[in-house]
Amino acid sequence: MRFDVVSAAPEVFSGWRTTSMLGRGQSAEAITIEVHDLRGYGIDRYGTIDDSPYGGGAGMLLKPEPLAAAIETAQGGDPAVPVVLMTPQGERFCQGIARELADLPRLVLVCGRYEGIDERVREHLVTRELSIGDYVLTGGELAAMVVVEAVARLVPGVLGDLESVADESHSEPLLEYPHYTRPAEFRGERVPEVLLAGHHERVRLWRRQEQLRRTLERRPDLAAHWRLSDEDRRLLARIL
Ligand code: 6GU
Repeated sequence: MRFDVVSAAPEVFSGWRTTSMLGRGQSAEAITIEVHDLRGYGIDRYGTIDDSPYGGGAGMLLKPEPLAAAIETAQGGDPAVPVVLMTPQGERFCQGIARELADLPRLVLVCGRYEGIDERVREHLVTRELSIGDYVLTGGELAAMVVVEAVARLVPGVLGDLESVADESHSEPLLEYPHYTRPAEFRGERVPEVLLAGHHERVRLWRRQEQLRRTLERRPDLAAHWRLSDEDRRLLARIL
């Protein structure tokens, strides 16, 4: 899968793009991440990319001509390549959207900046608008990194064999169970005995029970999306 990011601050992506999972994913040719510098598409002799809003008001908007040119270049001349605008006005990003996006061969991510972008670019070129949560960031760069990471790790060949995508938080609406490694006692706390005994079925049941317990304690909103098996119901009855 290929990601093309359009940003007025491309330097913030440099270390991130080549580090750990993303670096390995690119070496394995499972993903490609290109960052396009919006400033390279500036107009007039000053390379202007922003301007004040018609009708007045505070802040600056990204001008339509440079942004449209950068997006079209990022699409590689194919108008069918989806364009996601990162903006606090967008739909809230979640694991389900990450799974949808991971099925695409290409994706353009546009980092909003300043007070926003000219509405006509949104209408003509933007396919989807995403936010990463209910708080305000100055630019969409961090949000674009969040989306690329969440999507890239679902692309086959990006994660190693030992890192599994299947049984982790938010693939089911359940949080993860607690994890322990050596030593068996740390600051007076022992690892739960069930994990030391080596009985695989008991370990599986204990982990499932702790997932249910944690989710009820920390994210009761997720329980509305549960589809419980008979076994889950028995484990829940024990917790409650
Ligand atoms: Cl996508 N952009 C900005 N600027 N702020 C945000 C956001 C995006 N998601 C949450 N806050």
